[in-house]
Amino acid sequence: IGSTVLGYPRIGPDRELKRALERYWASTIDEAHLRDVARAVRADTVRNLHEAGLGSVPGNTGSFYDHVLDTAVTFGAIPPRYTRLGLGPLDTYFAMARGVGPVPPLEMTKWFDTNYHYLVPEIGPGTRFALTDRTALDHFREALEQGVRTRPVLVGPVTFLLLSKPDSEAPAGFTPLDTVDDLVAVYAELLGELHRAGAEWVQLDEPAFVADRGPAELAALAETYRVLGSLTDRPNIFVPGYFGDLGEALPVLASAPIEAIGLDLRAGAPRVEDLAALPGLRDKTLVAGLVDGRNVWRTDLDRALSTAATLLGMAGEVAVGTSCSLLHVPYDVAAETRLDPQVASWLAFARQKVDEVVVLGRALSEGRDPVADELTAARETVADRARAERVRDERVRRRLAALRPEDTRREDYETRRVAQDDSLRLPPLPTTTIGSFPQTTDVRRARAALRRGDLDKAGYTARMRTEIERVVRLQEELGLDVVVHGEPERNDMVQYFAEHLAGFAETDHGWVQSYGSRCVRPPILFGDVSRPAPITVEWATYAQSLTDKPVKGMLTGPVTILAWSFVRDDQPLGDTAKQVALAIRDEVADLESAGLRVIQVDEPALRELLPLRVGRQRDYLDWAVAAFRLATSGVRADTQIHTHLCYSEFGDVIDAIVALDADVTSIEAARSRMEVLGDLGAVGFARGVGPGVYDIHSPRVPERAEMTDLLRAALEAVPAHRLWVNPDCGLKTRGYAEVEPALRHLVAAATEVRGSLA
Ligand code: THG
Ligand code: ZN
Repeated sequence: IGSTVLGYPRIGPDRELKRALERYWASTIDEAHLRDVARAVRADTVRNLHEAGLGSVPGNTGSFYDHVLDTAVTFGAIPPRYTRLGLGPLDTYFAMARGVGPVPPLEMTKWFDTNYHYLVPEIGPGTRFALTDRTALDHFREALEQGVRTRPVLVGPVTFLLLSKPDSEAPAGFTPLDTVDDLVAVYAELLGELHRAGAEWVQLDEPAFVADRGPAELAALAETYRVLGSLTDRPNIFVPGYFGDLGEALPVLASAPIEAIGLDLRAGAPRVEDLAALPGLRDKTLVAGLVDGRNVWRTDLDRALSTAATLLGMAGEVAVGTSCSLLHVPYDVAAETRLDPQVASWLAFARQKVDEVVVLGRALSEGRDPVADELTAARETVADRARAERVRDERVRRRLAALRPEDTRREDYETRRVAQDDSLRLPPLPTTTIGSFPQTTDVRRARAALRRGDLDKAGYTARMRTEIERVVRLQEELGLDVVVHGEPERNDMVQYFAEHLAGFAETDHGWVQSYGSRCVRPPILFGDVSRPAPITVEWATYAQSLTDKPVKGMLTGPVTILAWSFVRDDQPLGDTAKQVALAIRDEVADLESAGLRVIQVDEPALRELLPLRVGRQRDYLDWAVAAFRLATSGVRADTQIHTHLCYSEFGDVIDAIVALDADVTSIEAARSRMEVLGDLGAVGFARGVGPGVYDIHSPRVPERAEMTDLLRAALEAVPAHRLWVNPDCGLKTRGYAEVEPALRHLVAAATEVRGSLA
C-alpha cells in the first residue's frame, strides 16, 4: 500500500455533481447526461490521485447520493416499497434517498460524529441479499482502462448492519446483525468478481467499531473476517476503523486472516505496548492514519514521522494514510483567492492532504533526504502558525482566566419564572416559531447583490427591513405570541456568525457534502475568538420597534458553532468553546440592553459532538453545558432564555438538557408522538418546553386537529403553565404557501386547547 487516502470528496471541485443531480431531479437533464458528469468527476479524481504518486488509489469513491445507500443497493437490501414502484435502477435509488409521492425515503441520520448524513438501511428477516448492483466492479474496470488499478472501497458488512435498522416486518428481538452470515456470503461473491477483474486490494470500512461494542458484535466481526479472509478467490483485504480507536476490535482484526488494518491516529493512538502484544500484526500492513481527514490544518510532518517510527517493527509493513476518508474536507486550497495568504498557507484540503500522505510515505520508505524540501517547508508552516500573533488575543485570554463560577449561574428558576411572567404577560400555551422564516428569492438576491457590490449597505438594509416588517406583520396577523424577525440576513446559522466574529476565516469554494446534493461551507476557526461589534442587534431592535409583542432575539450557541466549523487543533476544544461562548454572551447582553426580553440560543448540534465512546461523554457534556451557560447566564432574571435542539433521540444527552438551565426548550417531538416529554419529566426537567407540533421537514400542512391532539398528549406529561406551542424546527427551507396555513392551524390549535383549560 505504501501511501493512500481512505476516500475522497465526490461532489466535484466546482460542485458539478450537485448541480447535475438537481437538474436531473428537476427533469432538465436526462440520465445519460447525469452519468456523464459523474463519470468525469470520477475520472478526474482517479487521475489526480494517481498522478500525485499515491501507492494505492482508492476506488468506488463516487456516489450519486450516499455510500451507505450504495452499499444497500449493491447487496440488494432494497425495501419492497421501492421495488414496487417499477422504476429503473437509478430512479429506484433516488426513491430510497428522497421518496416519491406517498412513498417516504429511508430515514437519514448523522454519520458518526460528523456533519455528513447517511440513509439508514432497513433490514428484516425477509431481506434477501444478492449482488444486485455491480457499480463497484464497473468503476474498478473504468479506472483500469485509465491505467489505474484502484482499491475498491466498500462499507464493511458488520458496520453496514450496525448502521441499519430493523424493517417494519421484523419481529421483536430481531437485529439486522442476525443476517450477517447471508450478507457476508454476498460480499464474498463480490470479492471474487473484483479479484477476477484484477483487483489486488479491497477496503472494507468498519468505523462502527470505534464505538463501544458488545461481545456479540465483536464475535460477528471476528467471524466475518475469518470467512472473508479464508476465501481463496479474493483481493487482499484492508479494514480501517476511523473516528476513534478500535479498542477491543483491534485484537480481533489483528488475529483475522486479512492483510491490512487502518488506524485513526488523529483520534487517539493505541499504546505501543498494546500493539506489541498483538503478534497477528507482524504479518500485516498497518495503515497509519497520520493525516487528519476531518480538519484542514497542514500536518506536522515531523511529528507524524516520529509517530510512524514508533509503529515500525509492530507490523509487517507500516504504510501512511489519512485518518478517515477525505469526504469531510473541501477539494483544494488553491481554489481560494480571497483567503488571507498567511491563513491559507496553514491549510491543507483534500488535494494538499494527498501530497502530505505521499511525502510521508516516501520519507518512511526512502528516508528523509529525497523529501527534505517538503519536510522543511512543512516545519516552517507549522512554526509560523504556532507563533503567529493573529492566533492569540491576550484580551480574550485574560477574560477567560478571570472567569468565575457565578458567570455560568443564573438566579433560581422560580425567581426567573415569576419575573418573566410579570414582564412578558403571555397567555398559557404561548405560541412562537423557531426563528427563521422562508427565504424568498428576493432576499437571496439582495444578499448576493450586496456580496457582489451591486447593492450598497443602505440599499441592503432597506430591503432587509422591508422583509422583517412583512414577517412581523404576518406573525401579528396570525396571532403568534412571541414573534421573530425571520433571519432574512442569514445564509447559514453558523456561517453568518463566523463572518461577524474575529478568529474565523471563510472560504469561497470550501464546500463539503452534508447529504445528497446538499453542501455546507464550514468556516475555519483559526484564532482566539471575539466579537468586534454587535451582530444581530440592529435587526432584532428594528423588529421590536414594529410591535408591542415580545420579539425573540435569535443566536447560534457555542457548541453548534464549533460543530459546524473547522476548529483549531492547538488547544482543547473546551477552551475554544469558552471563547465562542463569551462572544455570544456579549451579543446576548447587547440584545438585553436594547430591550429584547426573550433571547433564543440554538444548540441543534449538541448531540452531534457527543463522543462515540461512553467513557469520553461526561467530559464533553460538562464543557458543552458550561459553554452554553456561559453564553446565556449574563442576563437579568426577567430576560427569558430559550434554546432549540433539533433531533428526536435525546436519551444520551437528556441530563445535559436539564443542565443547560434554559427557561424554555423547543425540541422535535411530533414524530415520536410527544414521548420525549415523558423522558424529560423522568429526569426532573421542570422548565418551559415547546415540543414541535408541526413537522416542518415535510411540505404537508398539518390540520388543526392533529396539532390539538398532540397538545393534549403533551399536557399528559407537562403542566399547561410550562407548555409552549411551536413548529419543530426553523421554517427557512419551506415556502410561504405551506407556512402560512400551517401556522394559522397552529395558533388555532393553541387557542382551542387554551379554551378547554379553563
Ligand atoms: N448548517 C450547517 N450545518 C448543518 C446544518 C445547517 N448540518 C446539519 C444540517 N443543518 C444539515 N442540513 C443542511 C440543509 C440544507 C443545506 C445544507 C445542510 C443546504 N445547502 C445549500 C446547498 O447545498 O445548496 C447551500 C447553502 C448556501 O448557499 O450557503 O441547502 O443548517 N452549517
Ligand atoms: Zn431544528
